[in-house]
Amino acid sequence: MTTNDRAAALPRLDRSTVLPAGVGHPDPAPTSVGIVHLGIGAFHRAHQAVCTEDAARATGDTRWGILGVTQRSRTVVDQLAPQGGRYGLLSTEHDETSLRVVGAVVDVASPGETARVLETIAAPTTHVVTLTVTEKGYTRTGDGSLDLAAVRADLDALVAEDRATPATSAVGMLVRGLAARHAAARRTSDGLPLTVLSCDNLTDNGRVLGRLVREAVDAALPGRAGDPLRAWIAASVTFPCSMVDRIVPATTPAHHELAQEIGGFRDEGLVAAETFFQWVVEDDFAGPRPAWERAGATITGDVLPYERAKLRMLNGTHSILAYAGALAGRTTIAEVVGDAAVMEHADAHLEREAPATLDGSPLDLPAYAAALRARFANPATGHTTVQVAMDGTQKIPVRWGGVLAERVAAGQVPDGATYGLAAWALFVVRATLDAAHAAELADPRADELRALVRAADGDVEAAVRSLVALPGLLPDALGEHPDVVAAVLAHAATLRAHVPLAV
Ligand code: CS2
Repeated sequence: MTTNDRAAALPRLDRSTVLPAGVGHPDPAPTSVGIVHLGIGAFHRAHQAVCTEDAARATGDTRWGILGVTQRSRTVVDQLAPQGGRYGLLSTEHDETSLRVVGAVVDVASPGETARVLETIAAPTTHVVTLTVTEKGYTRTGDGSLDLAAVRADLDALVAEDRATPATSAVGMLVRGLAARHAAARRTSDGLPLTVLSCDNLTDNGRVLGRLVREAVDAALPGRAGDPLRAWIAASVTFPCSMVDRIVPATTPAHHELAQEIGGFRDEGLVAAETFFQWVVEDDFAGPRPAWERAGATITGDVLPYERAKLRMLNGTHSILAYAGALAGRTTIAEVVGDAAVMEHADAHLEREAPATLDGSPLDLPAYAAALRARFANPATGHTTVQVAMDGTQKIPVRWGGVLAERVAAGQVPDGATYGLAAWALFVVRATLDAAHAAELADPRADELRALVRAADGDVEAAVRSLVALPGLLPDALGEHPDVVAAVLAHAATLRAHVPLAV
């Protein structure tokens, strides 16, 4: 019997599955939808959904069921709907593994069900909209403003009060949902306050999202036409910032096999994650919310220091490991931690150069760096270099841009970030010119990147130069700063000497 046959013979997880002892149970069952989540991928299922369920368990408050909305394909709906929203969370820490079934997600919807999503955002029982739509899901142009072309169809639908046309963007879905809630608020005496909580890896994520929403309203309903909606948003909707942290790899066949062995059921919605969990949320809620602090979250006045430390130290180092590791032929992040040639530069970033930009941090930065290194080395997650390497043009500005700008202003060209830039550029060059690696480049600006490489006509150094100077990649024209460019080219030369590049 093959693994697939064995899996097919197992009963599929659903709400009636009797779970074996040792598998965590989804208690208590939510009685209503209190949260609409945009972008229900693996990360949300392994992070906010788990915290929401744990908070309900701690308090007995069952109002916080989640409607999970996928922004893209129906895959997640097909995985979760037949399972009544239930899925397993496999925690993997070196050789310790545990499985729990999570029941916080009570409903799932695809963009084809936009009308139902808008109606749920407008419902008085809904109090929070959360988002994990990744950096590129914020549909911003190179200068950070709302990409109107990307949201145009949604803005037209908003103006036409057309709730049926499927949403094509996260910001569009959100703004249409806010308009629907505003319309509902006008029909009742309830102001229907709402908290919109970004859980993506962006600096000042809540402020950014609030600004994009206002830009969308201004574009859809210019002048006085937009005044009532604008005024309601200003009075009734908050956009707190939050920092989310848990390493969640793509689920693999090996994860499925392990979970089947422990649980005895087939689970199309399985997610895997490390045991570490952190969520720091700005205390700026418009109305009721789950008692997340009873389940390990920190609710605080100022998220920025946590967010900045996490983006620069965790994500910044992660990206260095991803590009340099992928170039060196390493599959997982954990393997890269064993590669001294890469770690020399990754450690420079993690232990010295990123912390040097985090003065006055409430965190114990050396301890934080040591803990991060241990988490990267956890082989059990199986987090791949190519997964972290995705969407480089969206991640690099927030991960390396600030460190580079602040260190250069202080008179030092940082080793780690310039090494990372060299590795990223060579990763792009290889994916463009070597068909065997073409699939590694997944980036919303991939066409632009490939065009830059091709324009260099086989001159790798020229390709690296133009990639690093890509508009929107680095602040303050640092991609053309002579000392930065010199450091990147020196690293690229060293990397090429050690890395078999078939170009
Ligand atoms: C990673 C993050 O894929 C990536 O870019 O750096 O997803 C990282 O694992 C999370 O932010 C950890 O909280």
